[in-house]
Amino acid sequence: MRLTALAQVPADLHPGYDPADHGVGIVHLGLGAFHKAHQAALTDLALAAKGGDWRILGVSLRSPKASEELAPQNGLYTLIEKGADGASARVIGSIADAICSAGDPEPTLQAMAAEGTKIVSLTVTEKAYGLNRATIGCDPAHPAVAADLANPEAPQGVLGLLTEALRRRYAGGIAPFTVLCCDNLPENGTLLRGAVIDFASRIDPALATWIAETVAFPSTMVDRITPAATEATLAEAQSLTGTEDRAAIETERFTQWVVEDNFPLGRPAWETAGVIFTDDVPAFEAMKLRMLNGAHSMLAYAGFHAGLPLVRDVMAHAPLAALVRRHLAAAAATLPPIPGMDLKAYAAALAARFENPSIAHETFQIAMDGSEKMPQRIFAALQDARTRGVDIRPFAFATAAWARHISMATHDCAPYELRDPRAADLRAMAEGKEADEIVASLRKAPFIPATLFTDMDFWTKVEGILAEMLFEPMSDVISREAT
Ligand code: CS2
Repeated sequence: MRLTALAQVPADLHPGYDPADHGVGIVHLGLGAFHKAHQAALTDLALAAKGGDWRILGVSLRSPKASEELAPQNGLYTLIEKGADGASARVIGSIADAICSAGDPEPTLQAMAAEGTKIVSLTVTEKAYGLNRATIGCDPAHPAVAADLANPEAPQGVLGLLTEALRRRYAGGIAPFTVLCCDNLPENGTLLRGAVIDFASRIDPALATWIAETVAFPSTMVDRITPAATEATLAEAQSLTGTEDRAAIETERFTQWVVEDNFPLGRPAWETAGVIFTDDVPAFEAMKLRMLNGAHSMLAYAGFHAGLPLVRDVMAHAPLAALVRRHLAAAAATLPPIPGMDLKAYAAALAARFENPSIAHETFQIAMDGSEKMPQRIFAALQDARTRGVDIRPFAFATAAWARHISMATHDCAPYELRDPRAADLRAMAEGKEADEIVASLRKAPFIPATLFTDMDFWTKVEGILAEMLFEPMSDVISREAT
């Protein structure tokens, strides 16, 4: 029997409230596993603790798959939380409905413009925004940005949807929603604010001024390791709840959300779910991006080419696990102290999370979109490593492993796909090339911070490691690096 009503699952797995008692206050763009494991799960706890009209309309932007799974279940889904001690499940009731905006953005725009919508949150991945990080503006050459600038009233992309929905509220005299970016970007609220204002100024300068003066874009740090759901996930949900669920997902037990408390129209009582509110989100964001995500990217490239399909396999491979710990320590040393945070303990906790034997997190999944991830995960850390006198070798190793991945070399692995929005450019730079040629192109690539261009000591190290990775099995290079 498919999960369409809570009556079908045992009462102790229900949300601690009646979903029907709560209206929609949030429109979420990017209805993926991560949203279901993180913001929707924490909103579910906040609804149980303090109530309010804070249920979520989930919007998928491109593929209707997520909405087609959730809508027939009235937004209900099973969240499986897994630790070394086993798995537990509960049904999440915070998603009220699910739609897809591709092809017809009107229902999404109407929901975003509705007076009852107080927050528009986003998990759309780094590449979907169309940001120009150097100018803190938008990138008019990004395909979705270009299309939406040409046709702003029927937008498909993130900046277009936000701007058109805000324009309708502005025209209708309705106070703006708060925009809550939950993607792994540094100072994500500031970046998105700059991009929306820049985008709007190209359509209507008065609207851009209104956005600049009235719209809140709190920054956030989000964390929960969430692999893509598989058939095994659905089978496990069925065995834990006794009910078929096409929208079930699995995640780790750990979760963290650090948020700047700037919600002019109010917010769910997320503090009751353990959310940390602080004015210093960027410090937490840098910690998580450089330590968790930086180590993730390094281990994904090195692990994938060493024949290690899962993060937990990497942690069971002693030499690469040693390099993960080395990377965590080097990344920690690039950070200023954060009051109340012990970075050594944080690093040890991250290693334990990576070891989680119940989570099958693919190195190939994490290897996706490197050109969007490396700047904040590796290059930002490297720049502070320089000023703080920290050994830069771990960052050179991570960069070489990424360069090896974009080279498409198959001397130590089967042919694979390069999944990156800049795949064509990256392949042109690296495929079939020698280490010195790859480094010469990467050094001046537009997505690498210009300040790195002249750091010849760094690039020489990258070239030396890459030359080995292009001809030797990755596992040999890792073993030598770890000794
Ligand atoms: C990962 C993240 O796929 C990736 O790039 O590094 O999705 C990571 O699992 C999350 O940020 C954890 O919070």
